[in-house]
Amino acid sequence: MSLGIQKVEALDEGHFVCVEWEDGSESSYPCVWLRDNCQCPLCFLPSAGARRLLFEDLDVNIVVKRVALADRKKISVTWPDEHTSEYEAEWLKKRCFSEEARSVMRADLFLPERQYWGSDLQLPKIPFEEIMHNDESAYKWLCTLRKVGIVLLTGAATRQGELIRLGQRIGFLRLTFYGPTWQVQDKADANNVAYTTGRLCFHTDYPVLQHPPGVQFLHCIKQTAAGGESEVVDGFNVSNKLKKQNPEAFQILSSTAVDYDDVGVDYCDFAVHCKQRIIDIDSRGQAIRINYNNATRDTVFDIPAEKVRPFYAALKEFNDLLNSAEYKFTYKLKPGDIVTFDNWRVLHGRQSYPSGSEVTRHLEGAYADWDVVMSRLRLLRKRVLNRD
Ligand code: OGA
Ligand code: NM2
Ligand code: ZN
Ligand code: ZN
Repeated sequence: MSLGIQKVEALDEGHFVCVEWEDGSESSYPCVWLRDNCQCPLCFLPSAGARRLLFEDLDVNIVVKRVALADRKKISVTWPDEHTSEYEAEWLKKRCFSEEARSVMRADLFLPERQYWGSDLQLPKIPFEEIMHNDESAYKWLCTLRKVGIVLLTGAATRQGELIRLGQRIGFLRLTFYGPTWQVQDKADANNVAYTTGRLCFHTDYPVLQHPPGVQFLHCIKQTAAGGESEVVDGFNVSNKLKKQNPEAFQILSSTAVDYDDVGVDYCDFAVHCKQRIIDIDSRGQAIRINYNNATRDTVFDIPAEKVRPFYAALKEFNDLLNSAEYKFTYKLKPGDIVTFDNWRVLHGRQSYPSGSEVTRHLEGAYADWDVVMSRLRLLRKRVLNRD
């Protein structure tokens, strides 16, 4: 059961409403926010869970006229124009403005916890059909994908189309110029270096898009006998290391806008260009997205000439760390494996393999956006934990 309210009063000349909870703790709510979030049918549309009230109709200097405790589970506020709003205790508690309450709410919404790893990674594995049919397994899959950044789904059928099913399981896939799903195999006149037998050094996919795909799926349909091993590295872990080891290099990579470019034909014709920082950071300097694909990094480089060599030196240091034995994890996909990983955090690569007249290696790939994945995760959590 949730906490009840024992007292409510207006403070600061009616600019705040202060609620005293049954355990003696207090929460203070700004009146402009309370008025803005009136839950009555005139101000709020429950079927959409959305605000009907127009911003034009909100007085940002509003003060309360009266506050009252309706019962221990509800307060009521009367405004100067006699409009009344009611707020439930549980609803208010969740929206408390204290630093602690906001941090709990934030963690609940975004699951920011990250488990960093290096070569010691214990690659999490779950049977593919389990996550397809069982909500608890699907929830576990997505939580682990969020926290660790990589999960291997095993035992999928070795035919094309399984990623379409996986897309339906979460909602929908992210369409790009390479199609709804795409076939990684050696192709004549390849329109991407991934479609050759060459080695791919550590990269994130598609930094040429302004909003690169958050999540990537690679389904192994056919695997070559020799070569073709996969490599992964935790880009956030390595970024932290770089920041400690060479703050100057970190500063350069997290501030320099690098040009990316991709021109060709696939799903349709394309001429994509974008500027990205290789290490994207938040306001606290924490890495939040790696945008690095050496293959599509443009020849055009829009920075002053004297900054070019320091940039390359910084990137060399980052690239060396990515490849150091301490951080990278090597494995080989088997037919029926689907590797799912955080394309904003985990860099991936593959070893080269022999070319020949026949297709000896075939992966089907697809992308999803974190918005869609997190949405499914929240819905599964609600169902599995019986919450909200
Ligand atoms: C890609 C890629 C990995 C592999 O297609 O972008 O990284 O193992 N492929 O072929
Ligand atoms: N593929 C694998 O950044 C990139 O070019 C990623 C995309 C061709 C869909 C490769
Ligand atoms: Zn109202
Ligand atoms: Zn890739």
